[in-house]
Amino acid sequence: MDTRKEIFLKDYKQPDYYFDTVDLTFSLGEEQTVVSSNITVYPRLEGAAASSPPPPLVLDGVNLKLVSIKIDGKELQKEDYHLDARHLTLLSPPDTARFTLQIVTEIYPQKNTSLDGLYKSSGNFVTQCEAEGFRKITYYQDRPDIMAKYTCRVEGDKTLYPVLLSNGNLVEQGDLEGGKHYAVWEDPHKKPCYLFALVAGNLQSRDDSFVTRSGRKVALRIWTPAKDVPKTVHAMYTLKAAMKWDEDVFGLEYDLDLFNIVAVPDFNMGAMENKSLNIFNSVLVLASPETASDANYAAILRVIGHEYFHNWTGNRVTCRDWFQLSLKEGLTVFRDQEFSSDMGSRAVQRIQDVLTLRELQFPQDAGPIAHPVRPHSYIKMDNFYTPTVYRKGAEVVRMYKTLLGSQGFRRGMDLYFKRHDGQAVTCEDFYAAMRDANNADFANFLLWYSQAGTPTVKVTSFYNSEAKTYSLKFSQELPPTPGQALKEPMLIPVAVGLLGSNGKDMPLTSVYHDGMLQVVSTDGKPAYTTVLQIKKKEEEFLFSDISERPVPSLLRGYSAPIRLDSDLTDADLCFLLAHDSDEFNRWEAGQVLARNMMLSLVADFQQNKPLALKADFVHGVRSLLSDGSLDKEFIAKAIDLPGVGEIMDMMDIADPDAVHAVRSFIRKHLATELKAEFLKTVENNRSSEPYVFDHSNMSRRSLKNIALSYLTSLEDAQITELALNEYKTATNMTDQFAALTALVQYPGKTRDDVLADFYGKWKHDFLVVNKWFGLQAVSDIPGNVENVRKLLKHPAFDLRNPNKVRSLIGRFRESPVNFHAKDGSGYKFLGEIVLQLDKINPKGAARMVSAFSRWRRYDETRQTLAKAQLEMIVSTNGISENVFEIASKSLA
Ligand code: 0A1
Ligand code: ZN
Repeated sequence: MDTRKEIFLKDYKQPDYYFDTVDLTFSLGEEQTVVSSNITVYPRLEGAAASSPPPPLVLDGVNLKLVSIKIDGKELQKEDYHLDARHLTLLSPPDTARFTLQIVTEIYPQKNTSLDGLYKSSGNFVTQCEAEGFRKITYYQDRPDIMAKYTCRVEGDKTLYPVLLSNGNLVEQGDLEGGKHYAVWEDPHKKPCYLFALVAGNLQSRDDSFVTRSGRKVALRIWTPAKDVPKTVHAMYTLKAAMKWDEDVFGLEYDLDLFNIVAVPDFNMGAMENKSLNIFNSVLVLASPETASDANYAAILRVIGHEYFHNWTGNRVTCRDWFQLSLKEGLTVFRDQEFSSDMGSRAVQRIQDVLTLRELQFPQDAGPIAHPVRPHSYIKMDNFYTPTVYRKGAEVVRMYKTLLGSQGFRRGMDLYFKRHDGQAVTCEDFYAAMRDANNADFANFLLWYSQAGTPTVKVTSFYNSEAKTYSLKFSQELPPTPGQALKEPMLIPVAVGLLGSNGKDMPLTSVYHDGMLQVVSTDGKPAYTTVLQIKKKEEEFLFSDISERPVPSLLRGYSAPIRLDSDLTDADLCFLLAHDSDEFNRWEAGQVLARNMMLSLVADFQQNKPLALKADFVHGVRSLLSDGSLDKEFIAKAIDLPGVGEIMDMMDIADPDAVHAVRSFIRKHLATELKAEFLKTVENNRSSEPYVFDHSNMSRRSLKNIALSYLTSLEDAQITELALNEYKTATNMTDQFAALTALVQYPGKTRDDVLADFYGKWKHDFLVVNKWFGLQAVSDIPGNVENVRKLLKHPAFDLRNPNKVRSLIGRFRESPVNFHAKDGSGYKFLGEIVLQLDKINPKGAARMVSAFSRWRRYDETRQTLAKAQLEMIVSTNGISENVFEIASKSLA
């Protein structure tokens, strides 16, 4: 049997049978767990439409021991079913409108290191069923279009597992013989099995409540080991804020009387939206000012929001099949981005989201694993929880809002829920709701779901001073991606404003397009930003009544996930940086200037020319630093240089050494020229007040800390003293860790001492220790691979824990100097680890191997070395399907 089977969207078929109710009993033991399921089944087709004899019922099941199987109370005989490593096929189900299926299986959670299905984490039982983990618990039709009502009875030792949780409401509990107890949970909402959850363990909760706008009182509980309960204040605050926000912004209320969150230290991903029993990676719940950074606090806000928002976008309305994953994930990421914007700064949030898109999704879209927002095929669904499905998917949702406006978007959402509550649906259903609620013409918009690759849009402009018209000509190009050589033009919304010489937005009244005059003013008032719809390969828009040559502000707010190639000069960009009313584009203008400059310095470096920084650039950074009218976090983002990855992405042959050298050169040069300004920035932005997580305090800290990191690039004794002092006197993790990071840029005694000191302080807190691992792993100090190898043997490291793997192995891959070391030592290290990890946790191993996927982007020496590792991996016997899929596609 070929186990590496590719599954295609075009082969989707409705199931022959549906499940109505599912009653589960778990008897949790120290050796094995016994799972009994009692399912009421009904055929999709009845009477004349049904085939005779009835079709077989195929159930999924992996690593299960089948104990017994009954239909309508009668034990099945060997000839009634077929069993293989992946399926249990019932050959002749009864020809009735309904029957019951009872299956008993035995499973071994203690041995389950994949963290998928039922497993143990720090002594507690935990489940993870998305995407296909339920089949590791019992035989089932493990697909999201099977939606049923569940009850779950959990039995276990009362001392070891005093807390027994599952989805829905607790309806019964009591003691059993032999020191055991039980709890029965009932979930009134139909759900697919990927949303099933069970937790049993020794946990305590922070309790609170929320009253919904229609008056339902919801009990809220966040469960952790007792010692961590004090660290759940921020998570609880966030949960309540998210519940309120979803009511205010989308009119969506919570639909049960209880909402549980459980934090576990061993978890493959960030968190999981199981109905009323969200399970979280501890790092996304636990925070205190002393142990968690601003970035941690912000991530907790985002992810608690995300999982809560899934209750409607994912749970009430779910996916028909896994190809539709972005239906719930793209939409829910969009929702969490909006939530974070409303809780902080909209402009800074947008900048951060676009940075993440460029850093993670653009490279994927340009490489061998490129796939559309809705993939056409997969071998392992686990491999498709990608930045494309999540992040680009969120951009696709954002484009609906850009095209329809806030109210039109809300009308579309309302119709979506009205039509599909309780259903498992497709991306077309979402599209149709947006279209129908607004009578919109979306032309070729659906292609965003099916075509992979990042479009490039070229823009040229022309001002006619006699006719007082201003023309913008657009052309779009979508590069070929694996399996998709030819692409069609798509509908691209481009938000545009025009700046006059006074730096103000010009009023826009009308645009000629396609021989038609479009009025852009509303209620007789001129617009200052208008959304142009690019639908064809080439298109021209002509603005009338434009009194002078404007500077265009294109793609405001980053209105589409594209690469923009405009004819703006450096002078235009400087003008936008100084004046654009669209804050995102102000930042973007600075980034484009910096990218252009970095690319030209990289060329100089490669030709052994001396490097020199333009005075204009230094001046620009100086004026940003001293502009008291700007948001401090905006300044921090604006003076941060584009990352090494972003620049490598723009080169024909990526040269990590050159880009790293150039970036370091610019940083040092800026620090030299602006030492006084940076010092002043540090001085002015210290605070001895207790830690507060809000926008103004975070902004202040981020500006101070980026200034400090520029300063320490000077390698100057006085600055080292200053940074050490910041490190010692810090009263919160944000400042302490920023000072540590600034201090460890260069090898030497200070670095060694301060790293040892930090570990000594925090060795009892595994989340802080992970920061310490990550900081060392990502370091660019030469030959760092040896240090990372040593850290693998550190007593605090454990390959079975995904957070530790991400901190040490994951972060190592981000170092341009060491992962891409020209002697191949970095590649060899990753190759070895992937094979070791694959035996423990295939999902995690596949994520690690993806760093090799862009090997063709580098010079020949690096190509040969990286390819050798990929070949070694695919030719190893017994590798998982997960790793095989990524490695083989990378080689194709
Ligand atoms: N639906 C979750 C993501 C998730 C996917 C797979 C998992 O398996 C380990 C876990 C979580 C989300 O979007 O948050
Ligand atoms: Zn999600």
